[in-house]
Amino acid sequence: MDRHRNKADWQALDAAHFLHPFSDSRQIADRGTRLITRAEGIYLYDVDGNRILDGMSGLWCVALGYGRRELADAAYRQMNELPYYNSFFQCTTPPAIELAAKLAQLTPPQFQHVFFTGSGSEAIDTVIRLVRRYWQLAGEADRNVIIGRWNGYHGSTIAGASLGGMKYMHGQGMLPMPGVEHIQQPYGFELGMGQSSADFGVAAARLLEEKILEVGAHRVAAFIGEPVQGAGGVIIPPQTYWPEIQRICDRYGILLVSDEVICGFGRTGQWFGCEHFGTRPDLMSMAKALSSGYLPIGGVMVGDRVANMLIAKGEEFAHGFTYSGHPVCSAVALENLCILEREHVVEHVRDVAAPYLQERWAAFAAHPLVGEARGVGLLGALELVRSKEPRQWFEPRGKVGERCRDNAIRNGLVMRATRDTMIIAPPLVITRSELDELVEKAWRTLDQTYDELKRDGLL
Ligand code: PXG
Repeated sequence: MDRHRNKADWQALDAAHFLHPFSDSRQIADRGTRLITRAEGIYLYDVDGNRILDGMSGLWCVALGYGRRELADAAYRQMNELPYYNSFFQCTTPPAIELAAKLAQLTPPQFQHVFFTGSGSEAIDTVIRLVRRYWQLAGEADRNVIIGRWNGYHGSTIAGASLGGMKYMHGQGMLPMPGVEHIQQPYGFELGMGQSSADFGVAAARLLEEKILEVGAHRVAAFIGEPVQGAGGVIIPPQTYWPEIQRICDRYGILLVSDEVICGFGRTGQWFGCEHFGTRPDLMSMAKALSSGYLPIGGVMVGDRVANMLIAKGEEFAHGFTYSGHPVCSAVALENLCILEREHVVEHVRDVAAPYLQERWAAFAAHPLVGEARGVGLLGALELVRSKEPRQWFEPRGKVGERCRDNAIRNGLVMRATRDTMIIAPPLVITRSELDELVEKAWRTLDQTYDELKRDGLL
C-alpha cells in the first residue's frame, strides 16, 4: 500500500475505482468519502485526525471494540501455522473444530452442530438449502415456501435479499425469488397505533398463521425473523410477539429460523436474541460479532431436528464454500468468543451497560423531535417526527435522518439513520462514562438538528 498518498489522492482513486455497497456512487464521488484510517477501543480516527465515537460498532459487528491484540495475535499465529486448508472431502483443521465445539457449548442446548460460511448472507443461503433439504429428506418436498417479513434484512445475495423484505432491493433485481412470502413486521410505532403493545404483538404474530393458511400448511417449510430487526430500524417486537410465533410454528410443524447476525453474541444482554425473547429456533444464522468483525466469518447453528435428519440419511449435503471453516477466521472467532467469556462481556451488557444506556436513552422521549425512544440491550432507536401530537412524519421521509446523521458525525459520533429513525449499537465493551459521552453527543446533535429545522422553516 502506498502510504505516501494524501486524503485527496485517496478520495480521487476511490471515486475512480471503488463501487461502494449500498451507496449512490455519483453522490459519494461528488462529496468525497469519509476516510477512516485507524481505531482504538470504541473510537475511530479519520484521515484528518478527528476522533469519532463508533456508536454502530462498525456495522453492528465490533463487539470487543478495536485494537484487541489477542485477535491480531491469533490471526498471526494461525497464518504462520496453516493459513488455509479446506473442510471439504473429509478434511478439517483444528481451529474450525475448536470453534464448532465452542459454539455448541455457548448456544442453546438443541444446537450441537454448525455449518460455517464466510458471511451472514451466505449463512442465509445455507439456511434455505438446509430447510429445503430437510423437508425433502422428510418426504415432504412440496414444503418449500419460506416466510419472512417486510422490512426484515437477511443480507444481499439473491436469497438473502429475497427473504428480506426491503422492497427497494426487490425492485432492483427481479426479486423476491420464487418460494418466498412475507408478512407485515411487528413495528408498533408505525403500525400499532390505538392498540396495546401486548395486543399488537399477538396480532402481528397471527399474521403468520394467516399466511400459512393462505399458502397451505403442507407447503410452508420455515419462518425466518431477526429477534430485533436491525437494518430495518431497530424494531423491537412486543414481548407477546415471539412466543406466539413459536406457538404457530409448533402448531404447523414448520421450522423456526432465528437470524442472529446482529442479535447474536450479547447484543441484547443474553448470548442470543432467541434467549432474550424465549424462542427455541431450529436454525440460527450468525456472523458479525462472531469474530467482532476482525475477519469475515459466518455460520448456521443446526438444531438436532435438522441435523439428525441430515446425518441419519447418510447422503452428501451438496453445499459449501471455499472458506467454510477457514482456519484463520476460525482462530480469530474462537479467541473472540473466549474473550467474551473470560471478560464476562455479556454479563457486562446485561447488568451494567444495557440498564444504564436504556435509562438514559428513555429520556430522549422528552426531546421535541423524538416521537419514540426505544431500546433493548445495547441497541437504541429514536423516531424523529415533525409533530408528536397529532403524529406527523417529515416529508419526504429520510431527509431529516440524513441531516441528523451528518450532524452526529460532525459532533464526533457515528449514529446511523434508517429513514428518520436514528440508531445506535455501540461496542459491547462500552463503559458507563463512554455511554455518557455517547448520550451527550446525541443530545447535542438532536438540539442542533432541531434548531436547523426551525431556522429552515421545516418545523
Ligand atoms: N442477517 C442480518 C440480520 C443482517 O443484519 C445479514 C444477515 C447479512 O450479513 P452479511 O455479512 O452478508 O452482510 C445482515 C447484515 C445496515 C447493514 O445498514 C446491516 C447489515 C449489513 C450491512 C448494512 O444496517 N446486516
